[in-house]
Amino acid sequence: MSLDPARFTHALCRAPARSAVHGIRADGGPDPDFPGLVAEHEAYVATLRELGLAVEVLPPLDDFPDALFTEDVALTFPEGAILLRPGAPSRAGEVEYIRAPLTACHKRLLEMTGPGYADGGDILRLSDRVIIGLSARTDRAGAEELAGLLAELGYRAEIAETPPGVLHFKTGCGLIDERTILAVPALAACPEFDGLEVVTTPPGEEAAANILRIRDTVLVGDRWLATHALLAARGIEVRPLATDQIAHIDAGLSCMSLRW
Ligand code: CIR
Repeated sequence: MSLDPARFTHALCRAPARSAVHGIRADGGPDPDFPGLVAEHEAYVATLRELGLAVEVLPPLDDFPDALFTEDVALTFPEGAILLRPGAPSRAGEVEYIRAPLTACHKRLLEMTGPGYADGGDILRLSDRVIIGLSARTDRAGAEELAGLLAELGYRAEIAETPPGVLHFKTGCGLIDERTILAVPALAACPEFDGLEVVTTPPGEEAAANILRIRDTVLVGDRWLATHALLAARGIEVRPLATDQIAHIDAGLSCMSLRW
């Protein structure tokens, strides 16, 4: 296992389809604006490229409004990839569309067969292990099957709880550096964070927790100024990105790519 989980060289994204405005949202809020959604996605891809990643952008899938969130359908590592079983029925069919692109660039492709479910948004990679968060999308059977597949690739997994009301484990936390987690207050005491420093999101900025570290830069939603200041004070290179439109469909920065 690599020491630094953020030393990525590649990313796999998918352009938003027009149907993306109908993506799942828990609170039944308004649709995002399509041109705004595309602009956020394009800025994200450009940023990953600027940070040195080779980024492949797959074509949109109109039948699957949430397919731009490639993070949820697979896990990718230098050693191989794992096809997941997303917990939302409307997203199950996305997996077949990521199989060929992953086969093309991974020497091993493992696959969940069920009956459990797991979404990539519930998986947090640390330097020495992988945390699988149980959520409305990832059940215990899925987490246990996934832990077995991770072991085949040489990764140790631990299973954690996601607080009620938080869509995915990583909706509520992200890696600042190899030893430090940014987490919403409800996740700050997560026992699986033992041994790590946990920094909580500033009041009112819980939505900032879904940060994405790429090499030495941390991508953060551009509205979360107190979080920017908190990270900058720790010597972190912060890259603010607009997330207003993807937030309408319950997504954040990690969701829009698979990375390895
Ligand atoms: C969904 O509910 O599946 C999408 N609307 C949002 C997925 C966000 N993905 C993530 O947090 N990894």
